Amino acid sequence: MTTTSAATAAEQAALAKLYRDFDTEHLVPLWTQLGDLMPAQPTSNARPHCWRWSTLAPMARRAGDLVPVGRGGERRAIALANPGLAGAPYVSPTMWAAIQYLGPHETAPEHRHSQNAFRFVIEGEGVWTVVDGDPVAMRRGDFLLTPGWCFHGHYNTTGKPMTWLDGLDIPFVRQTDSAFFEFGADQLDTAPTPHLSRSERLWAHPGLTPLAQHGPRPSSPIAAYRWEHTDRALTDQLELEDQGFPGVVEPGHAAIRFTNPTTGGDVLPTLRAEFHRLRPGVTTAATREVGSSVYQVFSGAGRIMLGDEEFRVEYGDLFVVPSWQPLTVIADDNAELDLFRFSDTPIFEALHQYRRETSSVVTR
Ligand code: 1HN
Repeated sequence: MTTTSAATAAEQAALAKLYRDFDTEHLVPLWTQLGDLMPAQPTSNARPHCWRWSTLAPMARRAGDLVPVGRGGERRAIALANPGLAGAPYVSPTMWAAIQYLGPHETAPEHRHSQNAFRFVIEGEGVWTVVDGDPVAMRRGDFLLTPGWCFHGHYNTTGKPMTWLDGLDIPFVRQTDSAFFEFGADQLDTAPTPHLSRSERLWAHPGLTPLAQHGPRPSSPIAAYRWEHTDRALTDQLELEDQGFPGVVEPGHAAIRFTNPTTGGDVLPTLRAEFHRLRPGVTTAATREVGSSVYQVFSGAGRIMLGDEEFRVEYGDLFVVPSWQPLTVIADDNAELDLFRFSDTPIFEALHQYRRETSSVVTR
């Protein structure tokens, strides 16, 4: 298969012609490609990267001053583009992450798409996202869902702008040629300002499923997971640890997963979301897993060791963990470190391709 020095000039010419003919006929021989096609372990083009809130927030504001939001563009969303992905607006090979900005009294028009979406609110309030006609208030710490093919638009009822994080499975849907999109009504009813959505009033009571609704659903029917619940769950885990009871994932590390009450599984078919709280000074075990994830610092500060790199992370900073890159998180000594996390893990679990390794050995 390889050309040796013993090959005659005629053989070499014949081989060169064979490769040219392969090319002409749109054929590729495996023997020249095996290493690329079948690495011994995942080798992502995506790179570890950290985006600073101190950079993102002012740029979102500048976009708000200069760029209108309306039909056509649909959203004033600024995507985090992984530096290893050739300029595509993808934070990882499967996921989109963006900072979205809605100015005073602005409206983002209604549409729907097959891509699944969520929002996580790092600061502010005063925007309602309307999901299939149900207005859902967005406030700091809330985690909100827009499952695929639900109509949705946003409106800001206040005189203040609001900025939040959007996560979607856009690259996955794009790469698999399964995307559908449709515009909705041109006008949203921007009058309602309910404290809780109809979805929460029906579904967001712990362990209580309305009898009128039954059977598993592919996405969670809970439109908003409120910060007060997330915060209390994490506080309780750490208090129980203090009292000698189980509950934390590792010493000093409380964590919850946002789940679909109709299945107990992930909130969306393609996306997992979690919230982690580290006590001051805690170092997590180094972990690597199949699939990519993105973290946003909600409060506190610390250091992360990610692949071969180390980053200092503070309020609002976002970082991406490419597939199979080991991650260690180290909380600063003076405060708890709160981290929102999302990942594409449900895709790999569903396809039985998921693997995860943890080691307590910290290399630096
Ligand atoms: C979208 O609909 C939203 O609804 C955010 O806020 C980001 C990126 C691409 C396509 C649609 C939203 C989006 C998006």
